[in-house]
Amino acid sequence: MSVTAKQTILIVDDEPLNIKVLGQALSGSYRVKTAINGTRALEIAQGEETPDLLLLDIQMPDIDGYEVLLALKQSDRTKSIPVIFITGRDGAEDEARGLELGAMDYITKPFNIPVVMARVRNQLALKQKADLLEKLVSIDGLTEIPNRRAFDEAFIREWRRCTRAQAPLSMIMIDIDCFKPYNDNYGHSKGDEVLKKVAERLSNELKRGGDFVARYGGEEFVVILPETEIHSAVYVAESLRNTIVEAQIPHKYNLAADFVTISLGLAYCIPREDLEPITLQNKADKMLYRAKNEGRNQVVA
Ligand code: GH3
Ligand code: MG
Ligand code: MG
Ligand code: MG
Repeated sequence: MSVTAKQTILIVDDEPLNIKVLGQALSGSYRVKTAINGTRALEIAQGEETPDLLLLDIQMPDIDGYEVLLALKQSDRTKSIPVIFITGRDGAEDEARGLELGAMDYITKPFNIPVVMARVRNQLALKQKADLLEKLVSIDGLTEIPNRRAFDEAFIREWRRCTRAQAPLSMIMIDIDCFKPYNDNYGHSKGDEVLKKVAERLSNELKRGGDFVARYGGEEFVVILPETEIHSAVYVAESLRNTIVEAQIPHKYNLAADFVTISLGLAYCIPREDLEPITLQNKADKMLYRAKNEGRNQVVA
């Protein structure tokens, strides 16, 4: 969500009057979506655009609010959406159950609009901080692309998905050529500039939705290409090598050219239950090592 975009609140209640009153109060500050039953609420929450918060009734004719919350907690995409119950059930056991299931707050009817507004605002502020933290731990500070931690997660996720789908998975390990002499001669801050530019060019070159690039560490990058067999992966790797050549960043101390270049090691497999994900990574490393030995500025598969 961008800083300027309004946050989206999904109001779920089987009583149209409640939806109307809450909707009017909230629509000044937020984008409001509404659902008249639990089934519809889940459809919207699991749809394209994840809401930032749910105001959720409990007693509804089809599936009740507790079940809606349980279903949201089942999926990675929806489990961290904050839910505030807003309900006629004013028993302490009901409230305890709601909070134990993971609701962030619990409001009883008849509700008071300023109180609802304040509680919504508080939860959205918390959510924004949590999102920022999540971003900070998974983005590399210098290059602003995903970091090693994000890569480890993405790799396991794609490995499992490709195992289930019996689909090919390719990985490219990338290392900047003769980067130590670059730093030694042009200075560390010039080196940082190169890292940023290389990261930007690699990301821009990977246009397909599922492709993933991360800074693996130091001057090494890693790319995951799900559902990509070897020939297409070689093609992608060559285009990555090319985009760095095209940048023509002067580097007099590179053994492979007089500008900055990268070496790439490519590995491919169809993941299976009895294979360890690390084997793919080891193979890509080995191919990278060969690319270095065979003269750098090249792809080895
Ligand atoms: P090769 O072609 O064999 O890869 O040679 P190389 O000099 O690139 O290899 P080596 O691994 O010896 O050097 C990597 C260098 O990358 C060492 C370090 O100075 C530099 N480096 C690692 N992280 C950073 C960083 O965040 N910023 C800068 N400026 N340099 C970094
Ligand atoms: Mg109701
Ligand atoms: Mg290296
Ligand atoms: Mg290097």
